[in-house]
Amino acid sequence: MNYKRILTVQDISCLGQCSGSVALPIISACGHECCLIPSAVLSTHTGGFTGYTFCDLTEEIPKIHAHWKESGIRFDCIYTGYLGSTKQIKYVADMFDDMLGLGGIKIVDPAMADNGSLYKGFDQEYVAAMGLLCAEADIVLPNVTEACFITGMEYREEYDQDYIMKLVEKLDEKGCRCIVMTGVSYREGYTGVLIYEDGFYSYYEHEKIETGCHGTGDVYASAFTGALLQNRGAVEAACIAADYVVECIRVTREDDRKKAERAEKAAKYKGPSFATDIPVCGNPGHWYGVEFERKLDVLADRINNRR
Ligand code: PXL
Repeated sequence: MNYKRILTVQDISCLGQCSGSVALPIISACGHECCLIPSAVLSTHTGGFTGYTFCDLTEEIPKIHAHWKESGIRFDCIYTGYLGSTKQIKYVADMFDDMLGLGGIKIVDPAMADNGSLYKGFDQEYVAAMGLLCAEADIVLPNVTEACFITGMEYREEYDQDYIMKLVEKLDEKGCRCIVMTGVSYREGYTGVLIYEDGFYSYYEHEKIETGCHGTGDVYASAFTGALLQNRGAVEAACIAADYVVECIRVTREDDRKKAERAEKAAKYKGPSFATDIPVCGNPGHWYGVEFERKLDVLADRINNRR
C-alpha cells in the first residue's frame, strides 16, 4: 500500500454529503493522508436548498499556503473541487506551482455545472478561469456539462460518439492532457466514463440508476484520486470510482420503500426507550446526497485487493 499526502481544496457543506465532507473519508479509506483547505463553509450545498449560509474563505488560502511553504510541506497530489470564487482559482494555481513534491499530480474536478446549467453563484468569468486551471492540471474530471462550458460547445441532452469526440478534442486543444469525462451516455439505461490519455480513448459503460443523487461527482473524483494514488492507472481508477458510485446510488435509492416503512414504524412507536426492538428511523428524506459511507468498506477492500 502507498501512503500519500493529498491536498484537496474545496468547500465544506456542513450538511449535504458533498465536496470536502466526502473527500476526507473517501481518500482516507483509500489509505492516504488527506489534508483539506476549505474554500468556503456553507450550511448546505446549493443544489436544492434555499437560504443556505456561505462564508467565503478565499483569503485564508494564501495564508495557509505561506505557512506550509515556510514549514517545508509538500504534497503528492493536489486535487481541487468546488471553489468559491474566481480568485481562489488563481490561488490554487499558485499552490500547483510550489506545493507539489517531485512527480506530484494535479487533479482538477471543475465542479461548477450539471444537467446543462451552472451551479448558483458561478458566471462566465469563473468558467474562463476554471478553463485555465484545467489546462494546468495533469488530469481533469469534467462531466459533459462542464466540458461544454469549458470548450464553449453547445450542450446537448442527446448526442453520439462524434459529439463526445469533438468535446474531447476541444478540451485537448485547451491544454487538457488526460481527461476523465463522467456521465457519458450513449444508450438508455446506461452511462459511463470516457478516458482520454496520451491520445488513446477508453470507455467504461455501467448501469444508469435513473434517480441519480446529488454529490456523486465529488464521490467519484475522491474515489478516483484515492485509487490513482494507489498506483492504479487512470483507466482502472476511473472504473473503480464508477463501480463505487453506482453501488452508493444503489444503496441510497434501492431501499427507499424499506426506509419509508421503517420511518413510519419509528414515528408510531410508543414503547419504552430501553426496549431492544425500537424501530430505527429509516431516513426517507435523504434526497440531498448519496449514502457513500455504506460502501466505503467495499471501496477500501477493492483498493487493497481484498475483493
Ligand atoms: O457537489 C458539488 C457541489 C459542491 N459544493 C457546493 C455545491 C455543489 C453543487 O451544487 O453547491 C457548495
